[in-house]
Amino acid sequence: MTIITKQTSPFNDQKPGTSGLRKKVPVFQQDNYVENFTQAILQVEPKPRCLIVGGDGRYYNDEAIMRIAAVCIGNRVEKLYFAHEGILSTPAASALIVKLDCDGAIILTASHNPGGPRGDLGIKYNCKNGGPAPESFTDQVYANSLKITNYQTVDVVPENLRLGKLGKLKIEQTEIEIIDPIENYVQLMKSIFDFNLLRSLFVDTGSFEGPFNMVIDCMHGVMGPYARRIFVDELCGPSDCVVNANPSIDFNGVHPDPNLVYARELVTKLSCSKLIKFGVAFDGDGDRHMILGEGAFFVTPGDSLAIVADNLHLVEKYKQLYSICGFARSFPTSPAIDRVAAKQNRPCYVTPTGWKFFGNLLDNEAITVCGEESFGVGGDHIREKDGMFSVLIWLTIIADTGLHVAQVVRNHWCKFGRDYFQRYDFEDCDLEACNKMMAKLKQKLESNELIGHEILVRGKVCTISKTGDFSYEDKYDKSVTRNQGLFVEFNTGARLVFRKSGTGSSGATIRIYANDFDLTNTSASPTDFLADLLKYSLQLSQLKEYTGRDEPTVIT
Ligand code: VG1
Ligand code: CO
Repeated sequence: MTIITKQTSPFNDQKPGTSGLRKKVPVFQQDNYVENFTQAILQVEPKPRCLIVGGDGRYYNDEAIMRIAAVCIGNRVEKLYFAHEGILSTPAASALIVKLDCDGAIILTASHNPGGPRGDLGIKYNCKNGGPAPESFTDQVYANSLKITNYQTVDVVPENLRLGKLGKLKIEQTEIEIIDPIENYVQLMKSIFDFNLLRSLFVDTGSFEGPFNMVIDCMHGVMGPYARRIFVDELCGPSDCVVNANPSIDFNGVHPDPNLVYARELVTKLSCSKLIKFGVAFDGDGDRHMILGEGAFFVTPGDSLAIVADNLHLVEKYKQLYSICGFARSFPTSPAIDRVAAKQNRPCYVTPTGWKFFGNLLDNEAITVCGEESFGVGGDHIREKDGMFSVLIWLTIIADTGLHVAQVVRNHWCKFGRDYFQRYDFEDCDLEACNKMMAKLKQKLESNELIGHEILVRGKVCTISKTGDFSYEDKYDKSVTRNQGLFVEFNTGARLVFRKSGTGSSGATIRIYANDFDLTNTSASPTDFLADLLKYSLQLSQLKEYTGRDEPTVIT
């Protein structure tokens, strides 16, 4: 086997989106496609010496890993760590980069997107701090990909590189190690949480009228082995509390997106059995999570984030390791966490959609907990959102207070008022039609022509007070990111946000976010409470005229 230079020509579609490069599997299967993108990553200065490679186990995971490995060896990367069986959750990857003092990780994931031969695949790069590469980095990758003429690789795929066997080997100048990524992640969780307290949940102490039964649904994604290790081996829960726990290349035909539509199996289980007190579903790569209480009581991600922030002091070890400084949320996320921050006299930063924007705030100790409306909560212990972390905080709150999920949420509303929130997703729309619609809306919302316009919301007049397109200046590197969400704000605090998704692999997905607040009326249905706002959003955007759609495919 020898290192060779292979001629290639650029693909013009390798621009990373909200979270890496995501395409349909057949796109990645094209000759040179994976190699070009890997070479484009490896050419960003300073060149990485030590990398981790792994993925969420979806179709083509292992083949893509081998193609990436060949280019890394060809580029004489000094050290390469591979996850055992090629399976690595996104939070575990983030933790390992720091633990092993690597320069970064190449993570094969399309997260919550469907898998299989016609499904999605993704390649994402995380940097030395463990977090997703910032735009300054991904812009360079894209620029490199557009002018690539050749890449370095090996003439034959190394036969002795087997992902199923832990151990070390050397190929050309590259030291290779196949490692167990789960152990490090479990140790990290043990350093943050009181596992004795959590274990007590599985013992019937009388607090919950019977044992605190829970269902952990891994949706056939990467979290199965992690959840088994934590809930069964460490916390001594029954083995059947972790379900759909074998990572499958096509997620067993399930869309591994933990929301009320795609996590239907979990929703049904909790609706049908009063004996189950807690349910959680993780996404394909383990960074997202959805929490349900008894009777499938749904905790909105914005509320979950605010509740985690308000109760962080209960997680003793975490509080000692990472002092609580401030919070952050992405722009479309409800402002529930802002109210917690204000009460604690701490800042709450508002960033664009995507975890990469939290990195500098975490690295500079400006924030301790952050999150997004898309089922993402994370903290200072790693630089990715972390479903398990949030779940263990929830279970700490429950074990500490003896309260059910719904009681925790209702107490929170009592203390802070309720931020009603809904997101409409219109998936698989025509790309050109969406671009035209968004351009027209942008022009309208940036011209201020709607300021002062009145609409009726729940029988009361509401006046538009501000419109525009969100842009963000990073407090530390001063980079400015524009066009991050068209918005309409009302004098009552109600708000609408319009975005085009940056994680799809074909067509376009339009997201419309609505939020409104009530200090005392906390028991309305979000659908009723937000109906007028959402109706207005469809009228204002002319979504039906442009795309032919008026019914969202997913409502969260
Ligand atoms: C979506 C979410 C965003 C999240 C991103 C990656 O992006 O809205 O909040 O950070 O997915 O999550 P978009 O551009 O489609 O709205 V994951 O779990 O794919 O890493
Ligand atoms: Co994910």
